[in-house]
Amino acid sequence: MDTVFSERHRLHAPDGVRVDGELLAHAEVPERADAILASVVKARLGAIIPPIDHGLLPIRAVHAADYVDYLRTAYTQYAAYRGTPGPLLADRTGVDPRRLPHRPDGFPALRDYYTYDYEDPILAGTWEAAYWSVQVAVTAASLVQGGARSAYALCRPPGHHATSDQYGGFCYLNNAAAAARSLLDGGPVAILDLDYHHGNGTQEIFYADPSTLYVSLHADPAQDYPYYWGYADETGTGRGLGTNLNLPLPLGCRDAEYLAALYRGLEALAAFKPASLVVSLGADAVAGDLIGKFDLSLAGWAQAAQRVANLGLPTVIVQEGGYDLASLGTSVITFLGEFRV
Ligand code: Q9C
Ligand code: ZN
Repeated sequence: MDTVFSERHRLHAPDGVRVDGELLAHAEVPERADAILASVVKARLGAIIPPIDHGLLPIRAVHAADYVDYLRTAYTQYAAYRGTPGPLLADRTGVDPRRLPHRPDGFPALRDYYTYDYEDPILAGTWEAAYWSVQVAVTAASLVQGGARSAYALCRPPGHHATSDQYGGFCYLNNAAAAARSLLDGGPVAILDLDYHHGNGTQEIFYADPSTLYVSLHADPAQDYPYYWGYADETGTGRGLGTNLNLPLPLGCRDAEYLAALYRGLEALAAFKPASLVVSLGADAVAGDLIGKFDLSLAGWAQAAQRVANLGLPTVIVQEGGYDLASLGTSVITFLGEFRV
C-alpha cells in the first residue's frame, strides 16, 4: 500500500496551550508524523508519494465558504488587530454561530465564532498545513479511484473533529470528509471512524446525506471528549436518517467488547453496500495512548484491521489521532499491514 505524505504538516507546530490558566504541552505535534513515517518506511509498506494539489474545491465541498475564508486569513487578521503577530487561541465565551442572527465582522468578535473549542492554536502556518493535509487525503482517494485496493493518507493535522464551519479537537479541515466526498462519483461511501474520540465533524458534515454511511467506535461522550456528540441515538436526519451509527464504549474497554462493537458496525456497513470505504484511523484507541483511555491490545487492534480488510472494499485510510510517540508508529503499521494484499 502506498502512503501519501507532505512535509508541510511541519508548518503547524503548536508548542504550548493555555487551559484554565495553565500552560500545557500540546499533544498534536510534528513528531507524531515523523514517528509514523519512520515506521512506514521501515516496514516497507510501499511508496511514499507527495500529494497532488487539487486546490480549494475538495475543501469547499465539505466546508462553508465563509469558514474557509476565515481559516485562510485568521492569523493575519488577528495580527493586524493585535498590532503584532502571535498564536490565535479562542477562549470560548459560549458562542454558537447557529444561534446568532448576524455573522460578526473582524476581531475580537470573530475569535470564538468558528470554533467550539479552546485548545487549538491558529499559527502562521496552520492554514497551509491543514490545506496540504486535505490534499494528502484527496490524493490517497484518487489512488483508490484509479484502481488501487487501498492507500494510506498520513494526514497532519487530523480532521475528524472539524465540522462544516467550526474547528476543534486539534482539527481545522476535515480530511476524511473531503476524501469521502471525492469518492462519491463511484457510488455510496462508508466511513468507519476508529479514532478513540467521536468524529463529530464528520458526523455533522454527512448527517443528512443518504449516500454516505458514518459508523464510529469511540469513548462514551458522557465520559470523554467531545462530550456533546457521539451518543447512540444520533442516527442521521431527513433523507440521511439511518445513515449514522454511533457505538460508544466505556473507558477501559478491552478487546472482546471492542471487537463485538466493531462486528456490529461492520454488519451495518456491509448492509449499506458501499462502493468504497474511508477509515478514520486513530491510534489513540490502542492501550497506552496518552489521551485515549481504552485497554485495547495490539493483537485486538490487528484483529480489528483484519476484519476491516476482509470487507474487500477499495479503502482509503486517513490518519487521525494517536499521541504516544513511542508506540504510535507500531500501532499504525500493525493496522496497515493487514491491507497488504
Ligand atoms: N488536553 C483527535 O484525536 N482534548 N483529537 C484532549 C487533553 C481534545 C483529540 C484533552 C482531544 C482531541 C484527532
Ligand atoms: Zn482522537
